[in-house]
Amino acid sequence: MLKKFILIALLLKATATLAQSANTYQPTAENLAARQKFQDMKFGLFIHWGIYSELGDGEWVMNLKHIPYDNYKRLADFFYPQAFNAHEWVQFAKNAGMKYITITARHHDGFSMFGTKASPYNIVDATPYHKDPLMELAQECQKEGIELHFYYSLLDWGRKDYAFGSPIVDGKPVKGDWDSYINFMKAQLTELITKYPGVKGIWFDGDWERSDVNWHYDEIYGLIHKLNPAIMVGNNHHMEPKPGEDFQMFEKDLPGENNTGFSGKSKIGTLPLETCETINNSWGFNINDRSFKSSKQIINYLVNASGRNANFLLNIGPMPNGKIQSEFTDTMTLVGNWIKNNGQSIYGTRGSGIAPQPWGVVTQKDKQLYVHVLTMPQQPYIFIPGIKVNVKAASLLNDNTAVKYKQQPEGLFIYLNTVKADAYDTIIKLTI
Ligand code: FHN
Repeated sequence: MLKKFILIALLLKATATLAQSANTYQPTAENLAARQKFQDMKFGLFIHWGIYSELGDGEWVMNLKHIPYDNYKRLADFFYPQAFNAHEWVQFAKNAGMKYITITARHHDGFSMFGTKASPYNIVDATPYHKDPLMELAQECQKEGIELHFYYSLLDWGRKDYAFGSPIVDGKPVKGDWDSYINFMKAQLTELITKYPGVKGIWFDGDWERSDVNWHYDEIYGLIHKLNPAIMVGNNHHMEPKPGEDFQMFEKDLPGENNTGFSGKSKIGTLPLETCETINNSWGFNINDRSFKSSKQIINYLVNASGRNANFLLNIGPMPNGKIQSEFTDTMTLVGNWIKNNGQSIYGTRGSGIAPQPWGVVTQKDKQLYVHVLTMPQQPYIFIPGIKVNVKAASLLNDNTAVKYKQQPEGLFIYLNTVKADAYDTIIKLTI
């Protein structure tokens, strides 16, 4: 009897694995075009905003402070973001030089920040606000030519059918109702893709909490691409991309690095890349977090991501009233001013294939290579190994003055003795 049971269990597991690996996803022409556009945009705004923002202690507050779900739910009763203004948020992104916004539609606390028929626990039905900020944001983004992507948590701390904390056997949690939970997610994703104008991406998160479960990605990704084949699907599972995904993301790490411990299994694949980082140390609004990154640090990260062929998604946690704190606005104005003058070395570029160097990175667009010297070296020159193409000219991006260089079979020497160093990034344009 026991043998039979084990055999059936193994069979079920094998079928589940087969269903997942049998995915034969072929991106459509619209999807491939969306991938190019995604890579061209380079810089996006990540927004973590939910009822947790009221407590000013980050988006994990319910879990970390052991707040029982029923107590936490009361936050919805007094969530009223009276100062929320989609226009201001989109202008914030535009002024900073960002081309897309990725916002939390539903985070791990399970609260939907959009109007949904799939659960009453949402901003329209469960708060006195009774309005849908994501609809306002979607409309504003469309008007202003900013792409909108939705963050969507796979993990849910509160729903009974998810049964957080339950052990997983044969690809399903022992308690709860896994099929009901998968159907719930499909219903919400359908709403997000069909109701909101101009949505271009879905950013999944939380897979890592149940790495042994069958997430039914073949069905979920299949549904998304059926509803809109151009949608960019990404999943922050901290592993290699899975079939059906359109971009690969890294969390708090430049591709190829593993400073946070999240990226150990994230071998770089062939899909477009994105890395996300916080403007201070928090994703959701944290009233005590004053570890603000400087404009220089943010520009440095953006340039380093571009040089590694990746987008940079920079996160802010707006306040519960819907305002963005002034520290963020001040910093991002400086970043935006820098991009106005230097954007040609970032937007539309790709990694040049030249490995990051101790002094910086190289981006490429058509016949231009942009050499970003982020750290001025001790010696009066830099060396770029392995440049085989013929370099025809070199000049400073900011004033077009010629820069001396010497090309050798082993690489290129660029002489910096006459070059005035820039406080952020000294950019030398090479024409090849
Ligand atoms: O747990 C989340 C966290 O709250 C945040 O959303 C980040 C964003 O990359 N992702 C998760 C951790 O991997």
